[in-house]
This record gives sequence, C-alpha cells and structure tokens, in this order.
Amino acid sequence: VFKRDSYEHRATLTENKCAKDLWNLMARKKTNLCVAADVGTAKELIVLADKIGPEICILKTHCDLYPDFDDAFGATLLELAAKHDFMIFEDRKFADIGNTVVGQYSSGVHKIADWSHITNAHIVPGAGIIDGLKQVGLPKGRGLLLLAEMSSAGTMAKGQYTEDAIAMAAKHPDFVMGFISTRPSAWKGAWSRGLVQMTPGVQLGGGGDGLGQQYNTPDRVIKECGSDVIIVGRGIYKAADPVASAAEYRKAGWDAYVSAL
Ligand code: 5FU
Repeated sequence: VFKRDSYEHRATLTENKCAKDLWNLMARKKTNLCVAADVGTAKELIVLADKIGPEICILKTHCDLYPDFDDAFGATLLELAAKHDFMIFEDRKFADIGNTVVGQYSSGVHKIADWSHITNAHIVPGAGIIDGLKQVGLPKGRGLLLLAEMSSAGTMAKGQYTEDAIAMAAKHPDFVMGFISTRPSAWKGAWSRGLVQMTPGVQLGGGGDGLGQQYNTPDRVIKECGSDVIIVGRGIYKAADPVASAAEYRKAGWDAYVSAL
C-alpha cells in the first residue's frame, strides 16, 4: 500500500485554487470518483450528470463528442455542478504551441475556459503550452493537469517523458494542479504532494476494451498505484443501473483511500 496524507492536508500543500477546491470537495463529500461521461449526446450527458451528481467529485467531458453541443452547454453543467457539489473537467488534451492553445482554450466553438474548472495538456510541445493555457486559465481560477502517463497499451508517455512532466509541473505550481497518471507510486522524481493524481482505465472487472484501453480495479489504482482520483467511464454509463454502479465505484474508491491513509 502506497501511504498517503489526507485530502484535507493536501489542500494545504497546493498553490492552485482548483486543486485546493478539489481536495476540500473530496474530503467534504467523501468521494474520489470522477465519471467520464462519454455518452452520445449533450442531452444524455446532462441527464446522467443530474442522476450521478451526488456520487462524484468530478464530471469529465469530451465536449467534441456531442453533436448537439450548444452555447447553453457550459451554463447548464455549471448549474448542475453547483447543485450537486462537483467540478467539471474537459478532457481536451491540448497538444499545440502556446499561441494556438490560447485560442483553442478561450474561444472557438467550445469556449472551454468559460465553463470547465479543469482541463489537461500533453507536454509534447514543451513548456510553452503551459504558458499559453495559463494566460487564459489562471485569471479565471482554473487548473491544468499534465498527461504524465496514459492508460492505453503502448503509450509513449513513460520514463524520461514522465520525469519531464514532473519537472514542468514544479515550475508552474500556481496553475498546474496535478497529473493524469497510471502509477505515480513508482515515479523516481520527487513531486509536490499538493498535486492531484487522476487515473483513467478503471473498471471493477479489470481487463481491456480491444482498442488499447487497459483496466485496473479502483482498489489497485488507489492503494498500489498511488492515485487520488479514479476516472470511470463505461463501467458506469454502460451499466444497467448507472446510479447504482456509480455508488459502487464511489464506495470502492473511498474505502481504498481510507485504507491507504
Ligand atoms: F488520458 C487518458 C488516458 O490515458 N486514458 C483514458 O482512458 C484519458 N482517458 C479517458 O478516460 C478516455 O478518453 C475516456 O474518456 C476515459 C476512460 O473511459 P472508459 O470508458 O472507462 O475506458
């Protein structure tokens, strides 16, 4: 078991507003479950978010998946986030030069910075991508996750690449709030405990999906891999009863956290 400090304590170790809000939210609501709501339409997403809202700390979106995305999307999600006490994470995976991501984050069809508390970026372009996103996001109190590792088979995000992500995060403690990671317990480089570790590729049955996704159980992800937030998609929204399934994942994730303290 990878031993951790409480979420309450870790809230005191970050300089990023979003990370502080998230640590405190998780502690108060007693959930470390993020749902990846990769459903077919924005309409279905809103219905799902209202139903599972009480179980989650974060609702993760892919806004370019929904054919009915419109200008009301962000405001509706923010209302649900306030109603149920969760945060919004647009999993945009920005990957361009600083100047381009400024426009992609603030403008375009989706105007992500206006409604998403959290977003993420690949570090492949170098640190300029963080500077660009920060110009837009920091004044709005947003937080950025760096993709230090991925859950998919054959990922290139490993070894020195992961170490470079750790170093880049350390240079931007005001804006970088954490990482997408799969096994931070095995990282060699030192990282601030104020940073949040979020892990996708989580399903109670383990296994994979035939397209490269690799699943670990919530218990293993929290206790062995050293993660703080479990990200669950199909395990919940494809279940016969998504609300019951979300409750089950929430309990598994929380029990694992408590036993890792
Ligand atoms: F950064 C990553 C990653 O490394 N793996 C992922 O699976 C992000 N994801 C996302 O998590 C992916 O885009 C889905 O939105 C979600 C996993 O969904 P699943 O249905 O639980 O496999």
